[in-house]
Amino acid sequence: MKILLLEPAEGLRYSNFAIPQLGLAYLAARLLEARHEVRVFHAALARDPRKELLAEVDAFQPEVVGFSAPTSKVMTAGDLAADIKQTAPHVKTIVGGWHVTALPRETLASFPAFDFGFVGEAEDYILTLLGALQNGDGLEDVPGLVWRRDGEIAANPPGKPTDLQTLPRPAWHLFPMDRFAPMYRAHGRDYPMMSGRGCPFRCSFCQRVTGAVVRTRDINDVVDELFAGTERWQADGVQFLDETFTVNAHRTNALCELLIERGVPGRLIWNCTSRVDTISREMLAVMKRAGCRVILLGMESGNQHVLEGVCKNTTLQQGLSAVRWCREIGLLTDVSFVLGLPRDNRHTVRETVAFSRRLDPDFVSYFSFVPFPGTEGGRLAEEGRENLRLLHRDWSRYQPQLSPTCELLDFSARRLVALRYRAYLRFYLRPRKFFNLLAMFRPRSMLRVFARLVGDLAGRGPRSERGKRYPNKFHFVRLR
Ligand code: B12
Ligand code: SF4
Repeated sequence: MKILLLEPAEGLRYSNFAIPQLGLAYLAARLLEARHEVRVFHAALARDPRKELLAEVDAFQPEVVGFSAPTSKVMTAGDLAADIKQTAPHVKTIVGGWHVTALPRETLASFPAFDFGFVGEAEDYILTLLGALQNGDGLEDVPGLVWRRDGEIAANPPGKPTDLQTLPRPAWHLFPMDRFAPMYRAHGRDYPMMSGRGCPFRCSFCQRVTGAVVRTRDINDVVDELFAGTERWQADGVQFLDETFTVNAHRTNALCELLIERGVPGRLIWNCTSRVDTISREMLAVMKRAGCRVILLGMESGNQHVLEGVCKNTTLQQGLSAVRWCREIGLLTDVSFVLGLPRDNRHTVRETVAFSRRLDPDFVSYFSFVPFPGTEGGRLAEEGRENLRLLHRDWSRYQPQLSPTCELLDFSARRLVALRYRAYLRFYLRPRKFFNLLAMFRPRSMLRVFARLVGDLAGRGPRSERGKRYPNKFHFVRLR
């Protein structure tokens, strides 16, 4: 069959960043392996995503269009699916990814142009669905499928997570790899990859599509991919996208030792995400020798009571030690904080900002807390507990870098935004930090960041790909 895959651009155009989407690259690889014809449309790189997508549909004539949609993009995806249905009603549309995994039935109910939804990882079961469609079989046995049956929405039981050992390499040849910016430097190219999936932790603000059980790939296979992928794409860097790269100390050490043995250091640099409680000084030293340059740490809050409230299970002291070790060893740190978490109040949000300065990493992110559907944090916000007040359910603004979707009872959304921007300015308007920032972006990307900031501060509302405001009143309910 002919299948077109895409992750839509965001309704708020100025907030789009083009990233090579690993989930789509794996899905495409699996479909190609099964001899389907696949194309990927890169909405975030398009000047006029809607027009160019419709032109692509016209030229390629796909039988199926698959959308990958985080919450902030589901409305755009729904709109685009409707547009495709208008010009090519025979095309089957599928939505997969985070939003539909959290809200399977609601997603199909809210967006009538989606024929199917997929809950969770879908490399195996998308083939089952396509097989059933081709043979005219019933859909009851397609694991994880959400579908329309006799005017009702049916949700099949989820299937097993993908077996990583059987996965083909991601189909990056369908992506314009030279058009994606590298991380933490202005020039060069990154090769994105994942050495394992799943996360055993239970941070209440996070949604984990890949489940709580960590599945890892054979480290020899990981290193083989790293060599082959960076050579094929002439990349001088690697991004490890594992939820917590260091979750298993023994394996992380073994992987790094293998990289050292096979001669990676000096040739390549890489970055990965981690937690302050899954690293040690010794492990960081081996990582550094194996080519690691930047480690991303989720600190989230500078208040212990708040950390406990979001089940982070880490301490401020662990954060201080982790960043100090990295500094001593020569690893750069990028630490993220979330403002307006459950249990936060006007004092603790300021403590968080003060703690971030005390920690003094090389890079910092201050995100707004987003009560994503399907998370414990989302439930608390819905119920107005832990000092939270949900402001709206406009999914297109469920984006941690935009103005808050939620405010604190004693600290308004406006004040949270002001605090966030002040925190960024105070952090980065210091010569060394400002230099870090300059070294990281090309001038054009810098302008985009600036445009995002101005757009957000100016409070520009969401806009659909058709240039109109979203009509669905469900999304604009102002709760209080
Ligand atoms: C790595 C990661 C990133 C990387 C992405 C890099 C990349 N090249 O893909 C970076 C750091 C760039 C990133 C950025 C952001 N991220 Co992020 N990220 C993750 C993380 C840790 C893993 C995602 C991943 O790659 N999984 C592995 C791949 C293989 O799985 P997958 O993408 O889910 O795809 C599978 C299924 O979802 C499904 N599927 C997906 N699409 C489709 C489509 C079809 C048609 C079908 C059938 C199936 C299907 O099948 C795929 C294969 O099995 C998750 C947290 C988590 N633990 O899952 C957060 C997560 C996805 N991120 C999240 C967010 C919010 C963001 C940002 C908005 C944050 C920000 N900084 O602004 C941005 C926006 C990115 C964007 N897409 O626009 C949220 C999304 C929540 C939501 N409900 O929308 C998550 C869940 C974390 C959280 N806070 O809960 N992220
Ligand atoms: S924030 Fe990180 S450590 Fe916590 S559950 Fe999500 S992926 Fe796991």
